[in-house]
This record gives sequence, C-alpha cells and structure tokens, in this order.
Amino acid sequence: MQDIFKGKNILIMGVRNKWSIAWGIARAVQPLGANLIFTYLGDREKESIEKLTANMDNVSIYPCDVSSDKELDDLFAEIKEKYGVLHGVVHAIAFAKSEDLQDTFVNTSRDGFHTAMDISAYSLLAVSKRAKELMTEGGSIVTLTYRGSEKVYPGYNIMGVAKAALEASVRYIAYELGPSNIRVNAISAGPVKTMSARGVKNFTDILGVVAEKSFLKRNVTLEDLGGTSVFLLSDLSSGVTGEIIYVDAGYNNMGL
Ligand code: 1JT
Repeated sequence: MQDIFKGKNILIMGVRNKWSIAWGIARAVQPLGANLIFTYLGDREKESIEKLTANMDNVSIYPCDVSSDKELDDLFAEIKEKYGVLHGVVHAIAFAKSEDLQDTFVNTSRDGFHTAMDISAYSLLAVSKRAKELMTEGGSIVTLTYRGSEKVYPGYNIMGVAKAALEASVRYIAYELGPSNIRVNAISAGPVKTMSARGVKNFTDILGVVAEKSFLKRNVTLEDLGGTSVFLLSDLSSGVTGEIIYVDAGYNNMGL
C-alpha cells in the first residue's frame, strides 16, 4: 500500500483549514507517495495550506477561483508545465450565500441560485474538462456531495438543488470521460464540522441526531472520508465510475 500513489500527481481543491474534508483526503493520500497540488481562494487559505504542508515533500500551491475561466486556464497551464500528466482530482468546493441557507427555499434570490450552482456544480464540469487534457494515462476525479440532494433537510435549501445538479453531472462526465479511462465519482459524506458547516445554525444538533440514528452510532471522521478517497483515487476502484458512494456511518439507509 505504501506506494500506490508513487509518481501520481493529484490536484486537491477546497482546503480551507485543518478541519476541511479536502485536508482529510490530502492526509490520507500523501503518505502513499502522491505528489500533491493544492489550490486556494484567498490569502488566508494560502497561508493556511502553506502551514499545513510545511513538512510535506512534493507539494505545489496555486491560486484558483473556480468562478473564473481565466484562473482555471492558468492553473491547468501551470500544472501542465510543471507535471505534464495529472492522475487525480479532488473537487471539494461548494458555496451558497448564508442568507440562502437561513431563509426559506422559495425566497432564494436569482443571484443566490446562480452563485450556488456556479461554484458548487458547474465548477466540476469546468475542472473536469481541463483535467481530461492532462489525464493522458487515465485518471480519477472525486467530488463531495450531501444527501440533501435527494431528500429534504430543512435549511440545506439551494445547496440541495446544487448537489442534485452536481450528482447528475458526475454521471454525465463519467459517461463522456469513460473512453479516456477517466473515472468520476462522488462521496456523499455524513455531516462533518467544517468551517462551512459552522455557519449553519443548529449544526451541532444535526451531528447529534445523525450519530444517534446511524448504524455505527457515530459521526464520520476525516479518516473515514480519506480512506474512501484513497479507494476512489487509486486502481483499487478501477471498475467504479459514475457512482455516488455514501460515507455516512450507514445513516442514509435508516428508515426511522
Ligand atoms: C455548504 C455549506 C455546503 C454547508 C454544507 C455543505 N454541504 C454540507 N454542509 C453541511 C450541512 C449543512 C446543512 C445541513 C446539513 C449539513 C455552508 C456553506 C455553503 C456550502 O442541514 C441538514 C444546512
């Protein structure tokens, strides 16, 4: 296992701090020999990633705002120049305006709807299209979703709609990139106390309810999500594509 990612170049988008799911994935993948490429949004995140990766070898850090085609083009041009080939992508990016996660869904503004869909769903297409050009040896793209795409979770609102679009996109992208031996899958994670989740009111109550009702009687950890990511990014999952895989301690299969 130690070197299943030896010589593999893996792009990780969405690390904000040490609580980020993307960081949990980086922590699982890095010891298995991967060269990691991180992207950040603002200066605060840049410093945060620099600090987190200070003791890691073979790391690059680039800026990328996924709402900008120019920044995406620049990112992939840099990766092409430095690495030539890309083997994996972790897309752990989502955004919705906080007012849209607090008010009722029908009150979502046109602009709020567009923003959430652009950053949380369209960005997967935008990244996949560019990644395809560099995945000349085949590859694996992994994104993160949440069950609010399928069932109503009061307050998840526009994010549920954006995640539904993301999950459908996973299937269409998987279909189109399959002939290039590029696989595309999503992990549907149980709730995790990340920086984004901290902005959600009653989130601690949600964590408690899910832990109590789940088959494993606990919430999921960054290690749980890291393990499934290693599986999806590596040849261990060579026959798996277009799937939404639940990593939620069993919660989604509980009836009552
Ligand atoms: C975003 C936020 C995407 C929080 C998210 C998210 N995906 C999952 N969560 C956590 C969550 C939130 C709610 C919930 C359950 C989990 C916040 C910023 C925008 C992107 O309700 C049951 C509301």
